[in-house]
Amino acid sequence: MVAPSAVTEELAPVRILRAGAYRLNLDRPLVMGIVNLTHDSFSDGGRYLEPAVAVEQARRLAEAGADILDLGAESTRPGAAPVSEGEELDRLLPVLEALVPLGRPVSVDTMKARVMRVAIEAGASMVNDVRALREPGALEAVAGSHAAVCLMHMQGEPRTMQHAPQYDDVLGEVCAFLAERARACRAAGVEADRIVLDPGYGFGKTPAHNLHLLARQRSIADLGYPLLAGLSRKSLIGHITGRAVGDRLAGSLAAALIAVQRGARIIRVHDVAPTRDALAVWAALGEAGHLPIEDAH
Ligand code: HH2
Repeated sequence: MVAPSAVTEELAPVRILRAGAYRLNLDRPLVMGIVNLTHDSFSDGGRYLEPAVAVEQARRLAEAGADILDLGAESTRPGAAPVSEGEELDRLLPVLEALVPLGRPVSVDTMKARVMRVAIEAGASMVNDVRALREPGALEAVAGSHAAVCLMHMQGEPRTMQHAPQYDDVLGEVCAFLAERARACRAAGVEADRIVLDPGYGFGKTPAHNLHLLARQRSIADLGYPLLAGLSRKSLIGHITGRAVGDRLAGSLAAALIAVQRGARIIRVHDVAPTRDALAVWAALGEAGHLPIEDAH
């Protein structure tokens, strides 16, 4: 296993995330609400293709307590069809422009540099990239802005990533990859307090890999950057519970609680209100003067 200290420089843990005009206090875990403007996303595909319906859903998530709204216009589901730059922007822009005045940071889930630039120009406060800014021009698009960025680990490409994922040491490899991408961002001029890391649950990982990462997630948080965990309704939950996508709320809540206990500061979910409630129960321990129950490393 690669120890975090071997792959990164010492970094004082980031407590306030800078995202465009926003300063997000990470003392309490934040909830990122998902709105997919796609026809093929694994859980909400086809539901929010109409911009007015997507805006309505995003408003509902904001009212339910979403701290960040995440808009995705290209599914990353295994085997999903690629979307052109123009199509992605056509789906995103009307919704993004309607949501910016809401006063809630809007994140854009995209791998494409031009989509990042245009979205930031239109008011997006965060870029959420499952390719961790590896596309040409992506690093520069974020560096030349004030937007925050989420750098996610993925083995392979969305189309084929679940065929036969293999690691010698999944935790060490994920830590080393994320530390390298954070270093590349810093070298390009992205300050540490604009960077979020994400182990990428379900992206080129078997259920055993996902469980190992979740159990040891604290080692990734120890890199010093805020950690985002996306487990909501994912196939890992289906694998454990045997439930269809629409019936995975209870399993997703359990996973969210385990993730915050192991250092996650942002939880990316479809079901915002129940997640806020679950996290409030967890946080109440700390507020009542009891240290939240933390796992060992
Ligand atoms: N998961 C999905 C998409 N984007 N971004 C981050 N940072 N972390 C994740 O775990 C993550 C992500 C997949 O979920 P969803 O958006 O619901 O589905 P789809 O990719 O099919 O649109």
